[in-house]
Amino acid sequence: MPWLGLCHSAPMSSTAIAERVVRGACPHDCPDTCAMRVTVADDRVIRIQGDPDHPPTHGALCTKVSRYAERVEHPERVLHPMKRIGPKGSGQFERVSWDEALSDIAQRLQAIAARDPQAILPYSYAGTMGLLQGESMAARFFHKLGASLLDRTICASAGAAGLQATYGGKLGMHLEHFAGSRLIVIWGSNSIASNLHFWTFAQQAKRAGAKLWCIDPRRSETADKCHRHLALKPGTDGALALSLMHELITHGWLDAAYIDQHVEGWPELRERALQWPPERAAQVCGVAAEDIRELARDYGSTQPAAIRLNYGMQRVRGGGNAVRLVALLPCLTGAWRHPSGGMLLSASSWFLRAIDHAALQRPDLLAGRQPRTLNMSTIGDELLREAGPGFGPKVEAVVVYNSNPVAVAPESRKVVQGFAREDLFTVVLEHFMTDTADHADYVLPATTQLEHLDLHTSYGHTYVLLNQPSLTPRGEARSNTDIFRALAARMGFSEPCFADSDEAMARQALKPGIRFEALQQHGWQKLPLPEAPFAEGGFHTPSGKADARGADFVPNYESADSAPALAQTYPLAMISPPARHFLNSTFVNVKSLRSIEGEPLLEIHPDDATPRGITSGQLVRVFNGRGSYRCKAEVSTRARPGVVVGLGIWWRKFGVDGTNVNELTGQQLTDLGRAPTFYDCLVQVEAAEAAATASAPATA
Ligand SMILES: Nc1nc2c(c(=O)[nH]1)N[C@H]1C(S)=C(S)[C@@H](COP(=O)(O)OP(=O)(O)OC[C@H]3O[C@@H](n4cnc5c(=O)[nH]c(N)nc54)[C@H](O)[C@@H]3O)O[C@H]1N2
Ligand SMILES: Nc1nc2c(c(=O)[nH]1)N[C@H]1C(S)=C(S)[C@@H](COP(=O)(O)OP(=O)(O)OC[C@H]3O[C@@H](n4cnc5c(=O)[nH]c(N)nc54)[C@H](O)[C@@H]3O)O[C@H]1N2
Ligand SMILES: [Mo]
Repeated sequence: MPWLGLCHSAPMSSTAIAERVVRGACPHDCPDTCAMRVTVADDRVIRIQGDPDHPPTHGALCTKVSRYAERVEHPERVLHPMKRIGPKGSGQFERVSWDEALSDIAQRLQAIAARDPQAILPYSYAGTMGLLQGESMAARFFHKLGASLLDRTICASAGAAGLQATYGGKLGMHLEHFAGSRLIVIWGSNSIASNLHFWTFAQQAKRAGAKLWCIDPRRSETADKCHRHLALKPGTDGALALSLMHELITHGWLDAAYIDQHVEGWPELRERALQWPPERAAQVCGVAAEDIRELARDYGSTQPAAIRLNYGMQRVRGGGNAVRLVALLPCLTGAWRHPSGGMLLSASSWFLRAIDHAALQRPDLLAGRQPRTLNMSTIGDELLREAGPGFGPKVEAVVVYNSNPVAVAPESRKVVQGFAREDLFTVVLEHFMTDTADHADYVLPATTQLEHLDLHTSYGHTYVLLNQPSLTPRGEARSNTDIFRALAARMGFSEPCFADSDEAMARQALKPGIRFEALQQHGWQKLPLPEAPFAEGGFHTPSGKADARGADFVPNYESADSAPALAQTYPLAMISPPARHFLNSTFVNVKSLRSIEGEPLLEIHPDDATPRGITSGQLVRVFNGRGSYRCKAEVSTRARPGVVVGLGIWWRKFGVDGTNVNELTGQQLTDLGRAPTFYDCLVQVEAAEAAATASAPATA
């Protein structure tokens, strides 16, 4: 039986209600962007499965999304517009009509815009990666309004800037070709948790005899399954990459012809790399020089060799440069000559040939105005800043959609203080009463992926996907596009683009070569791309060469080298990478997934736990100059000595003290890309019972 996009009837018994299978796409912020098949009957989900025909999805979904119905039909979903009745942050709301909510919001925004529209800030990220429910009607709305622009840096912009500088874009290998690699270096990525569909291909390679290395301070689930694990200190990847280059040079493991034709700035990089013998890098990275030599030997003498880099390693001050240095490795060995060689951090820029973002977002509606840009990663500071030259007006209104900044942004104390401002008007479009929604003046119920149309690209593979709705919207939920369409009407925005339907916008977004009808029928379409995209060079930089100029190791803000005094007081480096059964702070409220993750924990190595008198299951206080957070300890060799791990991102309200790890993270930005430095964070840990007598942390 053919699988049609919509409304395909399965054979049924006389008593069964007609089932139909709807083609969808997973909306979550994950490199995998799976193609889904949603079986529904009588407006209920029967099952959600991965599309067996979509090569990256391979018929499998992760635990989270195969249980998607639990999220969609969750008893705590916000199903009606809600208006605040208690103090800010108290979570006390009353139900109001859409009409009342929209009129009041439009009036409040209009009044602020009449003074200065830049006092209004949209705040959004990738709660859904959909192009429609992400930045389409919302972007049109804020462009027309002339609101502040948002620098969307919270996740990937250091790495993106590193790739841009080196390759001229977020460009990488085809996911499927990892299956043919003979050596795979999984670098700063817990693939089994956060990039499961890549892992399928890595396993194929492993079964065919490939050697797998994992470079990660934490002995992750993925590290367990690789042949070798290099547990370096957070933020030292640049030094490791330079040292690998040192070995490539001194052993003659270079593809001189490739370097000659396709790399710019090699002589200077070569000089820098020669200053990094393995012994020096071993010192900085906290690993054995012999292990660096072995990795270099493997990388220098195996073809095709592939690197799966992920964003985990760029959440430190030197993250942008570290990505640059890693991205140069396959240019030095000529790994790019092979389809199964090279590197993948992100594939996003390949989609520029398929998607017209300006058609969706309509920056022309700015009509020559140039509003200021505020960085989402410093939202704590931005909300607390007074009006002034160099900044402009104080932020008076925030409209949040597809994001949960109170839980995910660094230095929570300030973020909470900002969102708790009684004079800040906050609107949150959400599925649930998140930590951010608790601080809203209005919470507007948004539809989930099963209830709206969307168009998807991916940062981990090279297929365009269409998500078709399989359920009617629950309660009074409306899609983000519909909410902004309605607000635009209330504000009197009369341009025809504010009346565009979701389907009309999807069609406007597609460049020639990708057909909406084909996506409707088939669910997805592969981008036409060469199999080995840089076999003959052709990087997207102005020179067409991979650009090595200036790439260098940049140490952390918070390390014994850069901040010795700080490191005396707060000697442990804390990282807070993703938990397998959550997606950032999404799914934390889904009981079955939360019960797998248990509760917020801090992994600490026995060498660090024992002298502190800390045992597993004990409550500990984790603190630094920015704040303090309590959770249970898990004494574990998953953490290396000197590094503690708080898997994230828990909702604050599930924490012992109503806080989470971001109490401790800071607002300093990366070397490139203005991104946060979540994993560049020194802390001290003590048994919580002793906390009352210990001295309070100094305030920043
Ligand atoms: N299940 C699940 N999947 C997810 C997410 C999730 O929350 N849960 N998050 C999604 C998002 S938003 C993103 S951006 C992607 C990618 O998300 P990433 O943040 O790249 O997550 P991981 O792939 O888990 O990679 C993090 C790994 O990097 C390690 N790491 C930390 N610091 C360093 C360092 O300095 N150097 C090195 N080499 N490694 C370091 C961590 O220990 C961890 O194992 O994953 C997405 N997929
Ligand atoms: N300490 C620490 N902090 C981190 C990280 C870390 O590793 N450590 N990782 C960082 C990274 S990589 C990222 S990407 C950010 C992620 O931060 P966010 O982008 O804020 O991601 P989520 O926490 O998943 O929150 C997304 C919210 O969007 C909502 N949502 C989903 N779909 C829709 C929709 O269609 N409409 C509306 N209106 N809402 C929707 C969900 O219900 C959810 O509450 O966090 C960052 N913060
Ligand atoms: Mo992310």
